Amino acid sequence: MTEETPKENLPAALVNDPTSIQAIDQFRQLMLNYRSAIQVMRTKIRYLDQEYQIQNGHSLVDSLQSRIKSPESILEKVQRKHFDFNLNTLPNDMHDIAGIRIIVRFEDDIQAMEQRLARQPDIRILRRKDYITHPKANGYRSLHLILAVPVFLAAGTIEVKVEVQIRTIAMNFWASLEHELNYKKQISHQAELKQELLEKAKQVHELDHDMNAIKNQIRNSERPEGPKTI
Ligand code: 0O2
Repeated sequence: MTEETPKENLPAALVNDPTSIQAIDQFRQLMLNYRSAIQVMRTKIRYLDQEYQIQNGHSLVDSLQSRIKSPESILEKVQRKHFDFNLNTLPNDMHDIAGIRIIVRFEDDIQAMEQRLARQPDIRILRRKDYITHPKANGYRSLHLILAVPVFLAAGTIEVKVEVQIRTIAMNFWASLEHELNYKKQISHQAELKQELLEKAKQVHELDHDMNAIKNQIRNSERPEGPKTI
């Protein structure tokens, strides 16, 4: 009986060659791990939302989006960030191959969702980027968390990184249009449009703030149900 060479003993060129069968299998397994991590997180978030709904009478999550970065997009980021393309180190170098976006209605809901995620005993928050308290220069606002999520394989449990973005409907509305502008290379008046979007980001911020305040007034003025009159 011949023993298979462990992958870590294979020549680096073979492991790193995206055309080799081994590398393709390794890439497939990697993507399967990310898909499984997304499923774990989607189930968890849905559960947390339903639990919140039972306790509070309204839901926390407006919508949930998820995606696995395409191979083209992974390669583009590897080049942009000047990483070596190496399947063994890729999961450490790139944190957003698996991404989940949690869209909520109100600013307070962002914190409520973060707190619920932080209390989960099986996931760890590895990194937190608060673009809400510190918006980007272009006006982008969102809360980003990098989580370590358990994935149960036949050989044991591994931790897989998932980027979670939590933002309001209004922040998402703004970011989706700004993203579209960034992906258009040949667009006239780009500088003016960026400036206009920056102005709109301020209005989105004000709208989020005002809607949150009105929501609090409505919910705080709710009186407990008195005895029913016949
Ligand atoms: P897509 O298509 O959404 O996947 P780092 O992880 O720190 O090395 P990175 O990747 O810049 O550096 O991290 P960051 O700042 O957390 O941003 C990652 C993702 O956040 C982006 O993924 C976007 O989804 C979103 N994002 C960040 N900045 C902006 C912004 O200015 N405008 C918009 N619309 N989205 C932003 P991708 O891979 O760029 O794109």
